[in-house]
Amino acid sequence: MNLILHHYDFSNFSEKVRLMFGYKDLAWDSVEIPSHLPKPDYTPLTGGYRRTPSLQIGADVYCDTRLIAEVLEERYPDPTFFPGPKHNRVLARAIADWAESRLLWPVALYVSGINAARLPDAFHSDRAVLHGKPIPDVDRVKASATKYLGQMRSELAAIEDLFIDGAAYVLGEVPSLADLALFHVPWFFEAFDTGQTFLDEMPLTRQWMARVRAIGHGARAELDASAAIERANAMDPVDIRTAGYVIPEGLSIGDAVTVTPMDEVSPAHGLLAAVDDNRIAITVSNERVSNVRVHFPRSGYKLSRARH
Ligand SMILES: N[C@@H](CCC(=O)N[C@@H](CS)C(=O)NCC(=O)O)C(=O)O
Repeated sequence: MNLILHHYDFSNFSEKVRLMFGYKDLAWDSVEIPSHLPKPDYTPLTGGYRRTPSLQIGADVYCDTRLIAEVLEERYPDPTFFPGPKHNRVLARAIADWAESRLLWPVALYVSGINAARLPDAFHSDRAVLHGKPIPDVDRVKASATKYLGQMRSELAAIEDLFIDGAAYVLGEVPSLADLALFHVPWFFEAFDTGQTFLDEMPLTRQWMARVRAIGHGARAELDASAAIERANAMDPVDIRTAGYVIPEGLSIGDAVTVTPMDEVSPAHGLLAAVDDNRIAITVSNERVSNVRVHFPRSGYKLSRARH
């Protein structure tokens, strides 16, 4: 079954998934989506989820890179994302939680601040709305970059410490999902050709980054957004059952619901198809798609009854 990644090149979370394809030596189709709203060929497919990336497999769309990693691990277990002791799964998750929050934010805000003039005004307004902030002018975004410098440097130091005892990868001698979850943050410096001087002071990190980069992106082919939608419409979603789970939100399967990332405002809309402690799935039909199943992790996403 074809794997379709909806993404854009300078999206760091997308880089994490592109490396997952390389890690598991997979072929995939690439659909380029806009980096800011509107995303007319994307949000209909996701029921309104606007974040990047998502993985489409036929009529199923998987949102969030944590869920995408789980799905790829289930379908393509060899080589595993979690070599070594069982607790490596927990360690990889803890590393990802740190890398993608406390480390990522100062880096992202610094890099996009320094590069403010290179990004369109629509991008800055979009991100301000996404984060519930007033719409800034470009000079202010640029000036604000230095505010994040101190935070960023203190977190960057922790990356170098991971390799101080000579480990080749984050969890030891072989790569794991932890490397991919961390790599995409300092990769931001390269994506924008900014911050290389910080990496100059981190020689072990630089060597590790070269090893991770060599994992590659698997075999990428380009696909039109409309062809991806046609593919979704031509297929049925895979069967899922979560019998016996009492939904704490007081909802029933088939109810109209919204699923919203905890840290933003734009929800996905659909009919509740399945939910358990690990995942939420909704069925989405609208003017562009019919009976597409959109999946989210339970953790970090709010499930609510739709308000009419
Ligand atoms: N928790 C999400 C985070 C994804 C995320 O924040 N992606 C950024 C791009 S790297 C984004 O969606 N930015 C807004 C956009 O692309 O519209 C994941 O792991 O997939």
